[in-house]
Amino acid sequence: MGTPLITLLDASLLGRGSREAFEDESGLRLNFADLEMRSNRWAAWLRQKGIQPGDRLAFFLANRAEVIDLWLACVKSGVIVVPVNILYREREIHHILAETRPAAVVTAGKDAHFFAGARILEVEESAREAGQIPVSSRPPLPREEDPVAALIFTSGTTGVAKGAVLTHGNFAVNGSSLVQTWKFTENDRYLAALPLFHVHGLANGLHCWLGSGCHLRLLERFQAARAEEEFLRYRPTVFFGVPTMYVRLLELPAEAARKIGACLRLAVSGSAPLSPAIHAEFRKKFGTTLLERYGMTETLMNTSHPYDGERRPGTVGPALPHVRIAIRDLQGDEVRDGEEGELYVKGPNVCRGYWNREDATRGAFVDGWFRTGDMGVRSPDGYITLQGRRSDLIISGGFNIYPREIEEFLVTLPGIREAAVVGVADRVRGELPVAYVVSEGPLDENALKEALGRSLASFKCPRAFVRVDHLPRTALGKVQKHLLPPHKP
Ligand code: MCA
Ligand code: AMP
Repeated sequence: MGTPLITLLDASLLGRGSREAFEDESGLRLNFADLEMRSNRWAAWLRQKGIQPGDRLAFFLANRAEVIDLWLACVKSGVIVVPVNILYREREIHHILAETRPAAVVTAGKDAHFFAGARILEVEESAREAGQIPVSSRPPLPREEDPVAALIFTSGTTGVAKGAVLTHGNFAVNGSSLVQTWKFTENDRYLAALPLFHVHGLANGLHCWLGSGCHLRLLERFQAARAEEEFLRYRPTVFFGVPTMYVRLLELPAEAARKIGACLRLAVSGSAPLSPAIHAEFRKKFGTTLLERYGMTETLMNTSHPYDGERRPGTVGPALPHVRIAIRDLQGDEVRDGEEGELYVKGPNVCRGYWNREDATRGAFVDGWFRTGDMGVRSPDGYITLQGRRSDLIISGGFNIYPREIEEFLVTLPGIREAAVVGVADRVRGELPVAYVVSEGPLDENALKEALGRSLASFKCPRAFVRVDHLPRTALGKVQKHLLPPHKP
């Protein structure tokens, strides 16, 4: 095992105590010693609530300082964090609760109703209670060699969401590798707009910050309308985003873009494909070249454009130093450079498997190599170009959508006999879901949208419903989505 996660964090929490560390939109400012103290109090508070090492603690929170407090407190005490996407609704939430059985859920009072039956710890009240605990020392370190840090839900190559079991070691190797590869220093200023419930914001964002001791400004969420003001006031040197955020930033006036670009030494794009056109437009308008990287919840980051070398548009760069990537054909044999195959990943970044899903875990690994489900080719100089996926995953605004989940839900609604969901190209979000349905009578789109909105995250709601007489199927009954009539908006 490499460096423990706590050692990476301690470089700042203990080593840079008096240095300015954090600010948020409410005006809260903290140095690293404050973060150390706050998380010790939260750890003591977890103990008071009877939450033990190895227990799961879920959070359902928009970005706020307490998410960081909780993350640090849980890392220090060996409690397993289950971050829940704030846009999830009844069905997704119910599934995660059933899979992980958390000891408690930390959430805002207004959202408590989504978690009926679970033990709710209301966030404001919890913060007040934790804040009143007399100055507290650290809890004893977890006894296990490489404890589990988080269960993060993703659908992998199948449609059922499963908790990727990510350990302290996974986060530590990912964080320290990115700090070095992307040349973070304590003089950086990182504008954090990604949600902290996914690995892009959590594993990369928080650990590059704490691993380098730079300054972080936390936004509750990315809002295009406020981006110009935020960037010009804070003058970040570093920004991490999904392609949708960069498309939105291209809407800024030229003068603002130039000023922003002049400060921005590192703008990282990931989680969804970045088109070479956006890469070029961004460079022209902001005078800075986007750096693209590729990762997965199960593996954290796998590849990255080099910091100093060529940031080749359309590629995701070579494998990171600690990661091995093999590209294999359907028989499992490695293909030659320039030939397409599926990407397999091996290294200390790869998760232990899926929580309580031995079958899925067995299916995801071949001889210790993790099957990504992503198809790609490698150039002779090691750059990887992704070429789609084995499954029909849709990525919209950087959020993943599994058509099967929506299709299964749609056919439970009255009058819907069959459904097929596909992704259609969209300049801003990358892709948008569209549903083709066979129904008994005319479609009531509003009723469908209302039912979907109650049960599933808003980004999964199809932007259009197309009524068809039948779905094209193979002789074996599998829907041939490529034969559906094209959707005209
Ligand atoms: C989006 N919405 C939100 C939030 N983000 N609502 C509450 N809190 C949020 N944080 C909702 C809006 O209400 C709206 O819903 C819709 O999403 C789009 O919002 P809009 O303001 O129009 O924003 P946009 O300009 O289209 O940008 C959307 C976004 C968002 C901010 C880019 O998609 C986003 O935060 N994406 C990041 C996803 C992410 O972190 N992915 C990493 C996964 P409505 O449509 O109903 O009006 S980790 C991963 O994939 C791997 C490991 C990797 O490689 O990183
Ligand atoms: P998730 O299930 O959230 O872990 O999503 C991981 C998936 O996002 C990967 O398997 C890829 O298909 C996709 N992804 C991540 N980064 C990139 C990227 N830079 N370009 C294209 N797709 C990406």
